[in-house]
Amino acid sequence: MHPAMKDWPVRRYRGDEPVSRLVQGGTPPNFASGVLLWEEVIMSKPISIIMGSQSDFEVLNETITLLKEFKAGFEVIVLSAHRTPRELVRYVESAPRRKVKVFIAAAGGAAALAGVIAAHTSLPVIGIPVETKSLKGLDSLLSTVQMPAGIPVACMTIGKAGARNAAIFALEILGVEDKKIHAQLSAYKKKMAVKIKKIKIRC
Ligand code: RP5
Repeated sequence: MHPAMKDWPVRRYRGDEPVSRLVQGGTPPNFASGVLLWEEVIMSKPISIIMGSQSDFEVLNETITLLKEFKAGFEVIVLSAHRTPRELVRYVESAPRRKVKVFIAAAGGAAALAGVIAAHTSLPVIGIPVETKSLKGLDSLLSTVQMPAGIPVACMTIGKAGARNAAIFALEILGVEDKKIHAQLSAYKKKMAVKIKKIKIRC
């Protein structure tokens, strides 16, 4: 288990219950697919983060860290398009009841996760192709990006850069309606520009 996950409230998700009930108290069971990892209860939870495997966490931690910086509400769950397809669909279909507005999905290899989520919702889905040992994430990238017409997935860059961009992109979607988030994003981008301008290169 990734050290950052150590203190997370963890409960098994049955696929049909309100997430808020799942994360209150309870002893952490073994880590497995279908386990709701964490819910950041700061305000509402408009962002749902799904990873295909616990092994994707290192990449997704970039997304989580950034969302925490922005004090955005989100929930995180491990569900696989291949290993727990039924639970995945139940979870996706129940998300609007919890006021989820955007999905972020990270998977590697034959990365069907984001596409399957998109097939079961009309909410926006952002896909993060996770880097793989065998094909360096090219497999994940193509699996995530090559969606058939009518079922779009907003595919990010491979790996950690994609994970950070997924957080920003999700916030940008929410920022269309939420002026506070929009202002936070503008400040974030300005800060980034200032940092770049400070770099001095001697030739
Ligand atoms: C995908 O297979 C997961 O998203 C992960 O990136 C990859 C490998 O999973 P593990 O075998 O490490 O569980 O479904």
